[in-house]
Amino acid sequence: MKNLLMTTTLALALSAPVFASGTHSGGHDDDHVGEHAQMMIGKPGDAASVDRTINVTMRETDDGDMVFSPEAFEIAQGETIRFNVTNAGALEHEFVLDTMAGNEAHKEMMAKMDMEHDDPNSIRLDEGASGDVIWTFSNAGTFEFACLIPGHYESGMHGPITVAQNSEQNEADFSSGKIKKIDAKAGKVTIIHGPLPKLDMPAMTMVFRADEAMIAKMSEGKEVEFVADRVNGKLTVTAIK
Ligand SMILES: [Cu+2]
Repeated sequence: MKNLLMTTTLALALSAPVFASGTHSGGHDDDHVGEHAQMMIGKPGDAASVDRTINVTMRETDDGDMVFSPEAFEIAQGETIRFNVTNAGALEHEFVLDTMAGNEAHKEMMAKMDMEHDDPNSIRLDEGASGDVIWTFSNAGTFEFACLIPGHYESGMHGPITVAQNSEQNEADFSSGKIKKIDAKAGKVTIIHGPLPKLDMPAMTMVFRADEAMIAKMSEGKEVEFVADRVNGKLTVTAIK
């Protein structure tokens, strides 16, 4: 029973990074492969399409804290970042990109057993070592970078990643549509629309997610130009005019 529980906990906690190329050397199974094509925070980036490089340093301070520098990242949705991570401390550290919930779950697991990540969203470095994590931030939102080695998170090794929604929309991404129904309470709208280039979908009538700002620009029966994209796996209106 204990084993079964443990396996379940692992499977849940590891909902985080699951890629065919990812390996976990800490001894957990990869039987959950394929459940998630990509993480909430995005997906492994392609070295050829890096938009910018951010240098990150990890170290201990004289007063016993452990820190990342810089302390926060501001990223635009869709950007591919090369994190050039250096461990300038005297202890081993790691750099993990995930949601706060994902890091929390992974941290709890690491407190129970010593494991090393070797997933594309993380890098573990010995003192003096450096390495790259290349990541594409596909979704807007607030995420987190952290060191999940037991005790390090609590000593200060975590910081926010703010991914701002991309407001510069390509004209070619807009589709024409007619608002059929608005359910403001549920944050949903039904649109009779033409082809959706960003989603590679044909003309039809579909329900989309839309936030308050988007719904404010709509009324039932109105003809609109809008952009639909996938946000956290849901078809969402991301721009309207
Ligand atoms: Cu650390």
